[in-house]
Amino acid sequence: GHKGATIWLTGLSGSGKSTIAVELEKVLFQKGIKAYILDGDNIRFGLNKDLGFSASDRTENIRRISEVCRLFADANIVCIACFISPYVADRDQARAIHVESGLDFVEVFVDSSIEVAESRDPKGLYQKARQGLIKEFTGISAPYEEPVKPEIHLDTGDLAVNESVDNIVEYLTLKKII
Ligand code: GGZ
Repeated sequence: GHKGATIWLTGLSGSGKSTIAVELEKVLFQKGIKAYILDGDNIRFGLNKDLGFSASDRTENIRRISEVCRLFADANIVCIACFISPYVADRDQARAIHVESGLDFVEVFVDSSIEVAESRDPKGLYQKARQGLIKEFTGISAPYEEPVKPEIHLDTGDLAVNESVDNIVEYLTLKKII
C-alpha cells in the first residue's frame, strides 16, 4: 500500500492547476491509489464560505485547507490541493503542518505567465479584474509570491497536461510516496 501525502499545486488563476489535478487523479486511480482533489469549488462554498480574498482571509483559507489536507494524508489518501495560495509564508505553514505529523508534502509550482493565464480566462475573471469589478485579484491587483524551492516546477506554457502529470507521478514514485 502507499502512504498518504499532500500534493500542493500553487499558481495563478488560469495557470492549469485544476486541469493537471484532474488528470493526476485519473492516473493515480488507474494505479489503485486513492486520491482526492480539494479546490475552491468544494472548499470556498462550504467550509470556507465565510472567507473572501483579503490577505488575512487568504491566509485563513490556506490554514484551514492545510489542516484538512493533513487529515486526508493521515488517512492514507493522496490529497491534491489546488489553490492559488499566493503567500510563501502560508505555503510554508501548510508544509510545516504536514512535516510535524510525519506526512509528505510536495509543493508544485504550476507556473504560467500572467499573459498566458489571462489569455485563457475561462470565467472572464481577469477581464472583470481589469475593469475594477473584482478587487484584489491575484496577478492584477493582489500579489503572487512565487515558490522559492518547490519540489516540482511545471512550466505550463511549455508542457502538455500529460507531461506535467508524468512529471509529478515520476517524482512521487522516485520518493516512494506511491
Ligand atoms: C483570485 C479569485 C478572486 C480574487 C475570485 N483573486 O480561476 P478560479 O476563480 O476558479 O480560481 C480562483 C479562485 C481562487 O481561490 P483560492 O482559494 O485558490 O485563492 S487563495 O489561495 O488565494 O485563497 C478564482 C476565484 O477564486 N477568485 N476572486 N480576488 N482569485
